[in-house]
Amino acid sequence: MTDLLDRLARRLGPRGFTADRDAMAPWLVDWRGRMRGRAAALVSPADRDEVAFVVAAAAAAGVPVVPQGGNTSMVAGATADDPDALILSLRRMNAVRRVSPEDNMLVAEAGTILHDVHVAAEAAGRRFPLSLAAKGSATVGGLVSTNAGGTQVLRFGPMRALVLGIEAVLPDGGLFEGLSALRKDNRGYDLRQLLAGAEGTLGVITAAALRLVPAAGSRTVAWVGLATAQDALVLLRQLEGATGDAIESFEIVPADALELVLRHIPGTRAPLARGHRWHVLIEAVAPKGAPPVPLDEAILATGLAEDAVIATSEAQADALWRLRESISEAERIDGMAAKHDIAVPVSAMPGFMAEARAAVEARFAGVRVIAFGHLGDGNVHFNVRAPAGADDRAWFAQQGAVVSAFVHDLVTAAGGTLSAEHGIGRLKRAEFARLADPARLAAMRAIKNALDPGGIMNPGVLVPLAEAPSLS
Ligand code: 2HG
Ligand code: ZN
Repeated sequence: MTDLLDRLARRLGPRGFTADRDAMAPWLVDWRGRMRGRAAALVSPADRDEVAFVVAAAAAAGVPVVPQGGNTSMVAGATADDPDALILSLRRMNAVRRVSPEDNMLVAEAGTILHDVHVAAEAAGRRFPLSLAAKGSATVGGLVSTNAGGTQVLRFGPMRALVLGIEAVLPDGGLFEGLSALRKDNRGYDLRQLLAGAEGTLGVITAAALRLVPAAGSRTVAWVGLATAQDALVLLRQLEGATGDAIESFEIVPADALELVLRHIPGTRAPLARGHRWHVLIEAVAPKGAPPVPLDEAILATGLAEDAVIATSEAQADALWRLRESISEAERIDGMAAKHDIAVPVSAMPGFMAEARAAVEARFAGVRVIAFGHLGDGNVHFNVRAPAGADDRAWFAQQGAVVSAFVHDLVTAAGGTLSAEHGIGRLKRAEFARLADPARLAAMRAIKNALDPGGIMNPGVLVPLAEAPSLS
């Protein structure tokens, strides 16, 4: 081990290597503060050759490598948990290598922050159509590795739909050069799509070619008060009918989630004059040069809205978005929650939210359910908080796993998934093992063992190996 660390320190220099506990500390805690990890060193390569050197050296020594980008995982997917592990931070590799408007593509290194991708695309007269609350810290490598979703999936799909190519260091240190701009490439197994969503278990993504779309024209942002979640779904389908494919975001916010934001996030205020049980935030985008999407008329015509406001300035639009994007942060400030990033078929979601909430509240007296998010994708964050007044830590230590198993069983019975956009990470692996069909698990294990026979890449994340519970 000492030998390996010496070699890495020599090759990477002081900017690229530290084994100092204090310097490593921020990289060892996950975003939610749920996990405090362990590692031998933090390595921060400056380029792909240094990444290859690190991985080859780690493979030879049988030492775990935990790739990390912006450290915004919701499922502790980038938290090292082994005293011998190397945290491999990609943050120094943050160059946008190439922007090609003619190909509608840009190539960004793994450590490029999502916001910087947006800026680079805009400077070239295009846009990159994936956004999420953590856009100021989430990085390309992490977004691709987790097949991240966010608030524009409705129109443009998740990260997998936006990745044209990938460059990655494989677990033996070999470089996979798949950064092609080809729109069509039919050479068999799609390694790019295998690495996307692999959560760093099959290699380290060092750069990605991302699909761009035409620059946006004017955006219209509305906040609508509604009586039921079913009304929200009907509203979405009617607006789609009325506006073509202009609707890019359709986010559902229940009254209690809005209340949390207004209570905890300074500078926020209620968007509508009175309270409503449900709200939706809608963004419609017109092509460049076209008139704004007449969202107000379209909403009015449905007769479904109890009340609505249309942002009349960019600042107002940003303020409405801030309400939606602060829910996670407000919930974090408020206390602990058992988070469930679930999806069921879109048509079933309103019913599922109501029934699952009733079932959870009946089974666990006093708990508070907050379900919000990407209704148009059939994906909500069905988060459960401890009863008011309970000691959060003690309550979750005793009940957290039971609550999650209960929710996941309901989702599974509804034909859904326990992970829609956050991935499996460390926190959902046991539940994934418990609930996934055996063929899926066997295939995933076979792929993992074939590409990473030494098991060095992000061990403990995503793939339930044979020792996982309930597989015998
Ligand atoms: C969101 O949609 C994020 O805001 C976070 O995916 C969800 O905190 C959550 O549960
Ligand atoms: Zn989300």
